[in-house]
Amino acid sequence: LSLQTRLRRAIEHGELTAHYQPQVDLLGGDIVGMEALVRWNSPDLGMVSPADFIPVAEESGLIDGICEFMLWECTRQNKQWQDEGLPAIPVAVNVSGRQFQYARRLLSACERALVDNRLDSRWLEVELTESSAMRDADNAIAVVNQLKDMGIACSIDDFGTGYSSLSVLKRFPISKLKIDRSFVLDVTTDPNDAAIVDAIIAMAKALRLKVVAEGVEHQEHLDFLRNLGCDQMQGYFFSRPLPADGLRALLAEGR
Ligand code: G
Ligand code: G
Ligand code: MN
Ligand code: NA
Repeated sequence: LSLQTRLRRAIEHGELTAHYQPQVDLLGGDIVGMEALVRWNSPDLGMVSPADFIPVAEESGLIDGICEFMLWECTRQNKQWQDEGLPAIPVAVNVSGRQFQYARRLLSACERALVDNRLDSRWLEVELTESSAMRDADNAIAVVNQLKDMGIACSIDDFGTGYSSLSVLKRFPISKLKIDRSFVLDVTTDPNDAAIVDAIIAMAKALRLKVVAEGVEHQEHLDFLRNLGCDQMQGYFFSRPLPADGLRALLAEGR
């Protein structure tokens, strides 16, 4: 069977789950957000990495169903945590360029997820990669505006890898930039990476955006980023992406 056929069945049979990676405030140390990441545990193949199946899903159109599943499931889960009395934080779902092309479907999936689960839209966010955002920027800006009107904030993901034009970036009504982890990896040893990260943070501040560093793996990364004025971090140093129970336990510690 092709991966595409297996993936279609996996979606139908409920083999996909959401994992959650916390985002931490660099000053106070609180968990202030979380990114949802899809996981596929296949009975035949074992854990399949999204790096392998997301491209197949994007080519085949199966990404629409995956996106709708993630929006609904993360909204349901976030509402459940709030009902349990855990600290309320937003959950950010990754959205592919294709979802932005067919925005009506995306917007109605967001609406349905929020209404069905009775979650306020401030607790749902969307991440769009810089390269998807810039491919058809005028359309992407329009969609970000529509999401914003619904109360859903957008972040630009993998920032630094996607050739933004700054004149275009400033027209995006986004709330956050996420620095791609490839720059964070060697930020303490490679002066070029340090200069890039410094420049991204300075630019984000000038545009009044929050800035999140991805791929923070070591204390030295954290210290360095904090000194540069980075707002939030996400990475293995604090926590890997966790199944829902793992994230619940982390939220309960901070309660
Ligand atoms: O979770 P992991 O780091 O293995 O993810 C690998 C890649 O797959 C990353 O680029 C990530 O953005 C992408 N990815 C993970 N989950 C989702 C998802 O739910 N939707 C989309 N579109 N991409 C995802
Ligand atoms: O492309 P995006 O930023 O959405 O992808 C997030 C991916 O990064 C996920 O696959 C997640 O598992 C991975 N990731 C998260 N934190 C770290 C980290 O500290 N180091 C590395 N190498 N990968 C990370
Ligand atoms: Mn992301
Ligand atoms: Na990200």
